[in-house]
Formats: sequence, C-alpha cells, structure tokens
Amino acid sequence: IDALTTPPPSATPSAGGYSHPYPLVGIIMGSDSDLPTLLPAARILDAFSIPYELTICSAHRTPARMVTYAKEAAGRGLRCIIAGAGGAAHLPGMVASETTLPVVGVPVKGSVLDGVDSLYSIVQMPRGIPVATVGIANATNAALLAIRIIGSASPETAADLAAYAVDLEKEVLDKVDKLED
Ligand code: RP5
Repeated sequence: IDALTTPPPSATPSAGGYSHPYPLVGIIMGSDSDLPTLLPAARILDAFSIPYELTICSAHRTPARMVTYAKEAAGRGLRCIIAGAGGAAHLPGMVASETTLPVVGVPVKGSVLDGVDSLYSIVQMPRGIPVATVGIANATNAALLAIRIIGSASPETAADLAAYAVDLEKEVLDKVDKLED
C-alpha cells in the first residue's frame, strides 16, 4: 500500500475531514442525505487501512464540480471511485463517462420506490461506459470491490482480503456449531 500511495507529481492533497491526504479511493455522494448509506464503505476502508476521501458531488446540483472531480481523480492517484446516489441516480454513470477509473455505483434508497429506481438508473448503463453496481444500499460490498481492485496490484491487500474471507467463514461455522449444540 505504501508504494501505491506515493502521490503522483501532480497530486494535490485532499481537504481534511474524513479524507486522507493521498487517497486511493474516492467516495462521493449526491447529497449529504446519502451519508448514512455510504458510511459503511468508509468503515470497511478504515478496517483495511485503505486511504480514501469522502465528499459530496451532485450530478444535477453541482455538475461542473462533478466533471472536475472525475477528470482529476486518476491524476490525483485514486484507483477507484465509489459513487452513491438516490432518485434519478445519474452520478455514478456521469462520473464513469469522465474518467477511465473503475466506478462502483451504490443505489441509495429514496423516500419512495425503495431505491429500485436508483438501482435501475445505475445498473442500466449504455454499452461502453461500465459502472459496477452493487445492491441497494450495499456500500459494504462497494468498498470490498474497491479493495479487490486495489488488491489486484497489492499482495498485502490481497492477503488482507483472504483473511477477511476466513473470518467470514469462521463466523458462519460458529453459528452452525451453536445451532447444533
Ligand atoms: C440525489 O437526490 C441524492 O443522491 C439523494 O439521494 C437524492 C435526494 O437528495 P436531497 O434532496 O436529500 O439532498 O441527488
């Protein structure tokens, strides 16, 4: 990870808050109302010690900011963008159209339609501009997918993912033992 986080010469540090100065993953969301849905992604990245940044970037309310974010992301050293949005959830797809980085889309539940509208908006990308879409509100899997992308170039991260899978297996087997007692 240290080798991966060496910033490119053009990199500018992120602002403070949740953000690491030289993040590998960008977590963006259409509104602050999306934050509770996206926070589990931050928690998983914390658990794997993957540096990330987290900010608001709306496809509809701040389109210029969204385009700048997407265009500069790779040059700043990001390896993956997690984008969450609800309603007319255009953010992940629009960001994917302005970067060559992998984009993972998280459908956020709105006040109506239970997030199915967001899921359909994000998953139904036109041929040529892919977005890796996770389940409705499944920011945990979005982070794990981002970590897998990073792990493909970092044996250390790949080993952490293998250990995570062992823990998951143990968790289930412990439940089996309890049931059978
Ligand atoms: C989308 O509209 C956001 O991603 C959010 O899920 C939804 C509602 O936004 P707010 O009206 O709560 O700011 O752009």
